[in-house]
Amino acid sequence: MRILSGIQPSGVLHIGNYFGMMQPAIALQAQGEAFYFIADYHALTSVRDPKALRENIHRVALDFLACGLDPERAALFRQSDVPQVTELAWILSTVAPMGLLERSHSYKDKLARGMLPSVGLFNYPVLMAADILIYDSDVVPVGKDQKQHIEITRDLAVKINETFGKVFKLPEPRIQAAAEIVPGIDGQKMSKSYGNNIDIFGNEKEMRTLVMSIVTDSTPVETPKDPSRSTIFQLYSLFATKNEIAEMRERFQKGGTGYGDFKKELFQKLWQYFAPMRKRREEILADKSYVDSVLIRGARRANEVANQVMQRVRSAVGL
Ligand code: AQP
Repeated sequence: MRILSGIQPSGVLHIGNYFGMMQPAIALQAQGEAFYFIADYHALTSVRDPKALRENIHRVALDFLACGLDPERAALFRQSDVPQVTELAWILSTVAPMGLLERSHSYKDKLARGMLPSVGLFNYPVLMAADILIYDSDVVPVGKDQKQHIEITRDLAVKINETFGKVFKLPEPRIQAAAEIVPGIDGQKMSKSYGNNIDIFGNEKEMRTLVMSIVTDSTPVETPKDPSRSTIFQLYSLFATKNEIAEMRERFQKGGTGYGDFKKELFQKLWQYFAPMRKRREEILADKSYVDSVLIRGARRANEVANQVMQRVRSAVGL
């Protein structure tokens, strides 16, 4: 089984990225041949500062490794170290119907949030399809927000297969049921660019402040509260055991505990959860060349597969 996933260096990684994509990707690395890339071409649609982009790329690699990505099992690499994906994206764009891309939720959401409607942003799902298809991927661990992009990938693969014979495999999304859409401190989808994120490796004071500022309603302390509508409870459920979740649910429903106390419990859980990863991160940081050497090795492996697939594609379409 070949596993593929990517993450944008458009900012600092947050717990939505962790539970939506990184944790499942790390769990899958032992079950097949894994390719995980840092989507720097994609990030160009939103990051205009070259220095910041370079720093983000390095930091995403560092954080992913600290969280448990094992470079002996999974190839970790920069998207732009495999520029063949842009060639494949062009070939796919020649069969991609405009209407299919116009229906992209992510494109519409980004415009609604004030991003400029660039051709790159519009074409994002085509480049993502190329990212997936160029490695003959079987499984793509992603958050629910990316589900439509995987459907577009499959549609484009089918179009190529119908036109030129069987060129591509059809990949399947793998969406973590417990973390389909991790909410940010404002209750909306947690996102690097929405300013509602709790970062995986934020410092203690910052993280405590963020957790304490999670938006709640004004239900008084003594009154029962609805756990299913609470961001605090949803986030706590990601970190706690089944029994701890059941116990917090009961206290929500019973009343007598204020949101402030629940937030303190959430912070404790969250801070403890990432403690071993913070330690690992410090160890990696001690070896200045480690991250770069991992990325170089990963790119070599990714290029081997991408070159083989591109040879097949070029020959199929007549290039
Ligand atoms: N809140 C989330 N809940 C569950 N999964 C999430 N992912 C992102 N946010 C959540 C998943 O993380 C992976 C990498 O995402 P990405 O960096 O490629 O882009 P994104 O989905 O657009 O993430 P952000 O943080 O929202 O970035 P910006 O603000 O730059 O657009 C994906 O699998 C995604 O599903």
